[in-house]
Amino acid sequence: MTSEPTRRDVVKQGIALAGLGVFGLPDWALPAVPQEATVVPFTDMPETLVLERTPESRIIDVRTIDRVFTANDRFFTTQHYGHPQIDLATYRLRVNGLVDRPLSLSIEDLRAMPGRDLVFGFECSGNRGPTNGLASNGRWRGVPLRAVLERAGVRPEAREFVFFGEDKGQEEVEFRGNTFSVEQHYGRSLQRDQAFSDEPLLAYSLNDQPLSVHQGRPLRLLMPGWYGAPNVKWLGEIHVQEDQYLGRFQARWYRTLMGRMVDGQMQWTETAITKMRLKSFVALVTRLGSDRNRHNVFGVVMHDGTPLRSVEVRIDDGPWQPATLDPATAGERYGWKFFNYEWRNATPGEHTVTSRATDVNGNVQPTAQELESKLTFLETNSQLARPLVIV
Ligand SMILES: Nc1nc2c(c(=O)[nH]1)N[C@H]1C(S)=C(S)[C@@H](COP(=O)(O)O)O[C@H]1N2
Ligand SMILES: [Mo]
Repeated sequence: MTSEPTRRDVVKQGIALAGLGVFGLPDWALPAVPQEATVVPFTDMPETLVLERTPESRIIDVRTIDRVFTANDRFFTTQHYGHPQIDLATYRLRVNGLVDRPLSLSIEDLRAMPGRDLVFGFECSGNRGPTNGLASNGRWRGVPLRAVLERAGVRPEAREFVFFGEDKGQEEVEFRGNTFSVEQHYGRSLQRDQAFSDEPLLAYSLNDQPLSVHQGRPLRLLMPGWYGAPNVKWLGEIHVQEDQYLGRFQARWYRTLMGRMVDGQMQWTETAITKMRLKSFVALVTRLGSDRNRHNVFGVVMHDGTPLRSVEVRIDDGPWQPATLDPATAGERYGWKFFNYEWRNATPGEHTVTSRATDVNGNVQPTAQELESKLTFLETNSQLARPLVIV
């Protein structure tokens, strides 16, 4: 692809700067906008994009993505109850319920166990265009959940593993016309096979820094390939039980209501928010040099870790054209992926630029029309046509 040299030059430049040590750029910094490029603004963006609506919530501006790993102080962040107060000196992760040896582990105890790195990018299940700012990517470190469960000795009858954050709030629980107001912790659960799989990590650091309070200091659960909601921050307790957990954020708040045609009949199903649905979006279009005929289309793929078969871009209603996966992101199973496409001979006027991803199982990112029977806004992974004007 002809866009590659530009991209490589940019990579080289990033590394050269890091070598000088002047700007403190780590060697994975990959400026997405080459120096000589000019941004072609999308006409679907709000005039001003507020990145921090409150001190405790933040989105990213996808037009400014300039590195594979989102900087810790830029990582998108959100939660339901605000930040809990946690005294790091007395903090303990409790593991209890159907275990032979209930545990109470300090962060030092956990750091002393064999650790593992995980590159994982995720988005909030409510993330959607045109801004798509509730997504980030990082290199995490922590202890495999399985190691902690094995240390506790999980009983054979255990089926459900509930992860409670230290954060809590007042919740209205409705029951047959009665509403009870009770205090509850943020909670999410995993089934036994999920909990004992290779994937889940109890993470204490992000990009070589201890987790900040935004990211769940001192410990959070990570489910690689899943949406944000299951990645319980400020993890305080793992409760091992036999019964299904039906807490609000497991069973009610995070669900998708969607109709599917089965034998000519519409069937309405409600499903929980787990694995990320395959999504790509165009984040930035730049004009390369002074030549109006060369533009670069840069975008991002979020997915559940199933390898990708292709990412394609199309201009207006034209044919789908292959885009190039950025080698800096292509190799990490659970990381977000970047792609580039060189748009040649753009004509002056209004256009749309759309991308779609396909995985090796032939699962194609749906069109907006194909998602019309999804009534709830979570898991909006449809193709997004970005409008712009070429002058
Ligand atoms: N304890 C706790 N964990 C939580 C939440 C929460 O409200 N409380 N929110 C979840 C949701 S909805 C998202 S999208 C992610 C956001 O993680 P981040 O702030 O690190 O980006 O945290 C998840 N983990
Ligand atoms: Mo979320």
